[in-house]
Amino acid sequence: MRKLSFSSFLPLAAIFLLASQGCKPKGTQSAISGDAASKVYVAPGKYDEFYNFVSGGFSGQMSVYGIPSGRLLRVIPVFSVDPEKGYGYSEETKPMLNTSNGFIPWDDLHHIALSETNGLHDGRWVFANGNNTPRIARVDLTTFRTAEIIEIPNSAGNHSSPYITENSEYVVAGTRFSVPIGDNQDVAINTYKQNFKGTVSFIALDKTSGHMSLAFQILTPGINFDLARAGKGKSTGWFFFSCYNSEKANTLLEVNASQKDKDFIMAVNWRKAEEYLRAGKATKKAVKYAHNLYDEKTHTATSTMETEVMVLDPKDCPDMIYFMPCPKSPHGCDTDPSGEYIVASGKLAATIPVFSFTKIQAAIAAKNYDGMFDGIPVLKYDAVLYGEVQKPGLGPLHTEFDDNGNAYTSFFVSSEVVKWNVKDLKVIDRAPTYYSVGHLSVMGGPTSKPYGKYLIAYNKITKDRFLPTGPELAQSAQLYDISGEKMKLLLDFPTIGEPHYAEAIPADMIAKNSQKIYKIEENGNAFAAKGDKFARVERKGNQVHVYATAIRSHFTPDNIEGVKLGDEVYFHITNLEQDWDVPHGFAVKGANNAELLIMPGETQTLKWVPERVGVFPIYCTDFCSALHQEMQGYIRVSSPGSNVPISFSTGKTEPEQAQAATPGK
Ligand code: RUQ
Ligand code: CUA
Repeated sequence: MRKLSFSSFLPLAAIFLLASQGCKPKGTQSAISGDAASKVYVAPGKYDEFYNFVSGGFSGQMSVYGIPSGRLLRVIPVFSVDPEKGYGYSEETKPMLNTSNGFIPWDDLHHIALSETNGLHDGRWVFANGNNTPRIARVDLTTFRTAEIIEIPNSAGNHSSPYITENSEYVVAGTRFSVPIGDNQDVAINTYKQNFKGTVSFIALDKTSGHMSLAFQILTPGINFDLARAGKGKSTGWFFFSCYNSEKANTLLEVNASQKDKDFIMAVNWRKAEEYLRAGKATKKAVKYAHNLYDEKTHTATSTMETEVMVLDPKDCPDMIYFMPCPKSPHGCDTDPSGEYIVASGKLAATIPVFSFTKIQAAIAAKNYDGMFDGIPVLKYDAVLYGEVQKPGLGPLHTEFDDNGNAYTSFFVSSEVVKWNVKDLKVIDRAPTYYSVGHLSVMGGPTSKPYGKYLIAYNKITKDRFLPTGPELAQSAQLYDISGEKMKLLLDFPTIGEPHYAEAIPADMIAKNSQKIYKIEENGNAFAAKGDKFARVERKGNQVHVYATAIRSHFTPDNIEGVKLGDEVYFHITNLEQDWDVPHGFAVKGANNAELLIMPGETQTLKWVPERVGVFPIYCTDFCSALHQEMQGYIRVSSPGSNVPISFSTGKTEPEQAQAATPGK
């Protein structure tokens, strides 16, 4: 028995072994055209043309690059703590990483979705998924900060996420793992077929604030959702998800979930789902999920535990979802700018099927079914197929589109990007990638009007492309000029973490809205000291609250006494600066914590529990002025029984209330 399954395992293994060894295109020093350098050269002091928001994979963060230069502009902490910015370390930001499993300092961030209005980027927010502990984050593009994180219940592995509808009505998430859902979750794993279910979740966005709320979930058969895209234009009101494991295997999926010739694309009529929701067809289910919101006025996050979700079951909601057969273990599922064509990339398929939305509608109307899957109609492949791209390459993963009716598909196994025409399905050009490309990003690619011009390939493996850095090598992006018929490689640049999806948007849509400071008079943090005269230190039981200010180049107060071992010290630091680009940092020697990085006008809090008696330096970590190095002070910690009173000062050599420690107990 073992033998049998391993022999069927071999061909696949061979394919992926090839890939992991870098099925290396010939001539790695491929000809770079003479003008490549000038095309990516952004002179000192000049700005890039596009912002590129790039997933950080298992770093849990999102990074921002300028295109075409490939310069790293910022790492935005999203799902992982970031000591550089105090994210997840300050008292104000800790609630952002709260979940129903408690505080989780990490996730696996795969996909990016920029908000849209009428199918076009509107430059307001960028969304990202946490693949591990199912979460979706919203980053505010005026501050480049994570503004909100919502956990997704009844989900296990939030890979097919976050995809956005063309007017940002919803960000949508499909579960990668099906799991037992409902009251009894303690079931044998081999009862997968009976007990495991999938879900897709529709998270509504408030039009003005962007606030997320879980509007409804759709219960699905126990398959795995991989990727998705919203319909647009013609197909508005629909959503398409790629699914694998229609075999419903619960072990050795690389063999057992690759048995069938075809898996599925699931088409969801979400307008219809909304109707069913309004008609009371959904059931309220008890769940537990965290909803975390960062308030820009208090500079403080709150975490609320939500307890219910509305679930639609397709058996009560006819005509809401359909399956379309799709060869073979589909990964990417992408809609073209018109919304008519849905391109599915089967990782093990020899062709790329292109489905037609018009034909899907006709097949539904004619009930042109190829049977049912768990009670859900399966549309006939030939009835919904527009055509197949023949012999495109090995291991197709993802497709992006330009503004001229062309599609670009990444091929992981054959390490190339293939350009083909969406209408006649003919291959136009192929370009090697170095190596094992995953996602692609055309500027504005997922919108109704891509900007075109550049394509970026995100590579899993770089091998010999960069200077070696020990056992782990840089992952990378490669920039191609796609303005002509042929793709031209212009630039390699390393990325932060493993890049999955990325989206690029013209710089002027974001740059003009970028926030420069927080107005001190609008600072609503409960612990703010909005001027030196409010600076103070207060004891509340065993808590000592330091309300301090920071301004070039000192803290007020900078000498603090009266803390005792066993106390918890809260440093609430208000940055009084009202100038762009003048954050102050704050750190305490020996604290089991990170620093704070406090923006102008903002208050942030560092908790410190001293572990020994002594005098501890505090200092600013961000080189803020010529006298930055002088921006420092001391805090004294006395023994638990000491009678040193709370005292504090700045600029006095002898603090008035300070006294010598009494010896002893
Ligand atoms: S995936 S490399 Cu996690 Cu988007 Cu396709
Ligand atoms: Cu403030 Cu350095």
